[in-house]
Amino acid sequence: MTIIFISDLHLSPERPQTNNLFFDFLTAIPRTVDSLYILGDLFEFWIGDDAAEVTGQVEVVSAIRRMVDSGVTVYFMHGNRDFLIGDSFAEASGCILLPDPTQISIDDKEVLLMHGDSMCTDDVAHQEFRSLVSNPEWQKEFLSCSIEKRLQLALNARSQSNLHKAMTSMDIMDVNQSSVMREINKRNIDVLIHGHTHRPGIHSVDVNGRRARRIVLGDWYEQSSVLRYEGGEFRLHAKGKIIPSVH
Ligand code: LP5
Ligand code: MN
Repeated sequence: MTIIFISDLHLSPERPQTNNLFFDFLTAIPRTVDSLYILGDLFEFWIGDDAAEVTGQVEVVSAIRRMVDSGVTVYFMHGNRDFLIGDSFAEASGCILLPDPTQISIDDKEVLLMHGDSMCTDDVAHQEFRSLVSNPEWQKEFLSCSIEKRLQLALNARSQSNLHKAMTSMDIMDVNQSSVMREINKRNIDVLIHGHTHRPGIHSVDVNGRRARRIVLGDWYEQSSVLRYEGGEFRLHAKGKIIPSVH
């Protein structure tokens, strides 16, 4: 079984080199690969499936469609930038939308997939943003605005987010260890895979004497990070190197 995991590509027509990297990556994936999991933040931001043309993202949708048509199952989980990806996107691209978190079994391992930001519980401002935008009423109201208005609100949110990040320590913005333990323990997980923090690594987590692993995917625009499961092993790549386990 061969499975590929990626996240945090932040695709945008303003970074064509990352988009091209993604297109080349998809083309190079051998058709023997069973599935590709995209664990959130595929896009720099997403303001609704009806706005893909205006935001210049139609090419990405078609590239995923070609992948699916060639026989690779593509799964997509929302990130904090593209939580508004909906059923029309899924239908057009052919990918299967997954809730965050999603538990899967790979060979003999129980694996939990998440975007990651829900475990950043020390970042109170982010959790507030999360609970606001995950409210279906808020989403309905936002999506009923004109595309121009949505674009303006999104760009504003991006600037506010950058300001917030400049004033907040990396420790606060990382995952909270107790939140990680809770997720692993709740479901007897062997491997937790997530992105969001852009800090690629393989961490060992001891939960009540049981050893689990937390694999963090890196971003794409600086690290081209990919996790591959093949021959019973996980192999994490970032910046062209294999990331070793950290104990
Ligand atoms: O995304 P990134 O890497 O910069 O930082 C994240 C957290 N920030 C976010 C915000 C997103 O970047 C915004 C994406 C826009 C999506 C477009 C559609 C929706 C438009 C929404 C319009 C309201 O997730 C950041 C974390 C960081 O990760 C590390 O974990 O720290 O969290 C924050 O920045 C918290 C801020 O408080 C976010 C403020 C956003 C503006 C909210 C406006 C609310 C308006 C309310 C009106 C009633
Ligand atoms: Mn994210």
